[in-house]
Amino acid sequence: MRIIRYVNDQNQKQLAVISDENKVFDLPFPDFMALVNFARENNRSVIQVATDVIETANTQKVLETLTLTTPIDAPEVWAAGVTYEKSKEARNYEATQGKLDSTTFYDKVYDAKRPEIFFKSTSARTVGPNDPVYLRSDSNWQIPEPELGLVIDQEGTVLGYIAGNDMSCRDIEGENPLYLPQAKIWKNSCAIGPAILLADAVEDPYELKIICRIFRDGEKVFEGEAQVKQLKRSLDELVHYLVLDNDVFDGTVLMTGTCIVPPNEFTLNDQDQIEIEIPRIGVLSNPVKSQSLSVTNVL
Ligand code: DO4
Ligand code: MG
Repeated sequence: MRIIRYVNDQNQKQLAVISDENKVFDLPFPDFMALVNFARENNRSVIQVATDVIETANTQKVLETLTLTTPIDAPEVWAAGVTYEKSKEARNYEATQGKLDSTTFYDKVYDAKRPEIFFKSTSARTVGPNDPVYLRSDSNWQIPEPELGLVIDQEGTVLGYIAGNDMSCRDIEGENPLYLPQAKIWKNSCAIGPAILLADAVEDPYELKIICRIFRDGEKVFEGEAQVKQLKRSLDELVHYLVLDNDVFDGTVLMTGTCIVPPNEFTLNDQDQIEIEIPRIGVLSNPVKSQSLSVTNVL
């Protein structure tokens, strides 16, 4: 069972549920956390509350006709890094300018007890299905990072799973790790969606698969696939370090790292189309857009 939001005729964001039979019904709650809180107050699961709505609803929506938006206004998006071997190898490539001739702090963090957790985005910088993700104007090496996102509450309880794109500038991060916030955070540099797969509906999240496709001029120029079971760390461990001695807000999203990296010579272009698919969650599709005002033009 999945939760979505769409823009209705009154231009309001409407919460809805997609049943296991792929039928869509409006939910009478203003947002995802209101649904979760209602279920908790009534000692019921979110699935039970949504099932009641499905069983008593008389109007069904047609998914293909809906204008989807982010299923949640995540107040903050955090991300874990170097959680898959593939990411460690890619980060080492950047950090050594392709020479791979030394051990780096990426090797160190991959094996360390403490994971890398970094701040990725705020709700205002985060976009949903079909919204453009932007390119940084001062980077020449940019890629999408397709990741499984965890939707958590303030205690760190995992409420659901979502697809995420941790847009990244490999040249900026490779130049100096202290530039990480600039390599990761800018306008429209984070996408989440298209749905929240309810945690209670997932027996084993490590069985989830992630697929990424990039299209240019209608042609597929990249496709990669990974499984969450390739993660070096447990999801619980990542959540533990995020919430430890921290104020975390209900509806926070924690992205869990990338295991899909396009070839080193690849960089995103204006008008590319990115698809991140996590079967059971859906396909998060975003066009890529250059930002018109270039920082280098201003300086
Ligand atoms: O160390 C930088 C971040 C790496 C990252 O975002 C990832 O592994 O997904
Ligand atoms: Mg990442």
